[in-house]
Amino acid sequence: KTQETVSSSSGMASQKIKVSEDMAPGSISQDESDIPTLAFPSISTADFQFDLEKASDVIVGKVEEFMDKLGNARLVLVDLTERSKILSLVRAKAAEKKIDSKRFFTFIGDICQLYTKGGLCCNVIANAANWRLKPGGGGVNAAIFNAAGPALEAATKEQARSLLPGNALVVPLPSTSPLYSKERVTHVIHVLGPNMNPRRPNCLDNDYVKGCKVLGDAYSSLFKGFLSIAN
Ligand code: AR6
Repeated sequence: KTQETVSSSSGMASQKIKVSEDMAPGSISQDESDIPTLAFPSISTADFQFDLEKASDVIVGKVEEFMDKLGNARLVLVDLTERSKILSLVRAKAAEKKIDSKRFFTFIGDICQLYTKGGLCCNVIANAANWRLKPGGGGVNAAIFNAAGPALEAATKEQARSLLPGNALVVPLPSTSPLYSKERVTHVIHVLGPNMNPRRPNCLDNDYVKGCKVLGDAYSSLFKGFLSIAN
């Protein structure tokens, strides 16, 4: 079968789209694994105890801000269960703002098994990190460091030893990591969000003016980091 290839002209990395003869007019098949995709957890809303309503406003606001810079790339907010309150809040607010659901959507699953268990190929995943960029500690941080193996810890140390709240650090994942070979993840972006938990460092004591600013900075830094790879 002959195939023609068209490229979308909008945005950053131009996406090759295969159109085959026997397809219905207008239907376009594309290899999903070619689409630059960032999967990210809701930063600060579990162990760091950030208010979910406020966090969902920040997430949707930042996604909206970055929408026209994405080109074909996609942003995917991930959480473990279908009962996730942050996912339903964000879904509702994104729909209200008519955000393009092909470029931004939510997904239920373990961020370390999105491809093998969920069939969703994400070349970049974000981690809700701690300021020392250390493995363990529970939550998504423990899960990602466990799944990635020692290669991630070594690669992270090469880039930095600590992170300030509101910042993100892009770490290329060595091909020896199982997350790379099995899950097709090429980069992990560590993000440090604002902390409202008095038992964790740098607690903001419910100062949500500062907290929302720092959370917004964290997402800006994450999305900029992702775009720097996707480009
Ligand atoms: N896959 C997808 N989402 C997950 C997973 C997973 N495997 N595990 C948790 N989540 P949290 P924080 C969701 O607590 O609030 C760590 O100990 C979870 O349901 O991981 O930013 C670090 O070392 C929630 O929606 O991050 C820090 O010290 C989101 O991920 C501290 O916790 C974030 O929950 C950071 O706390």
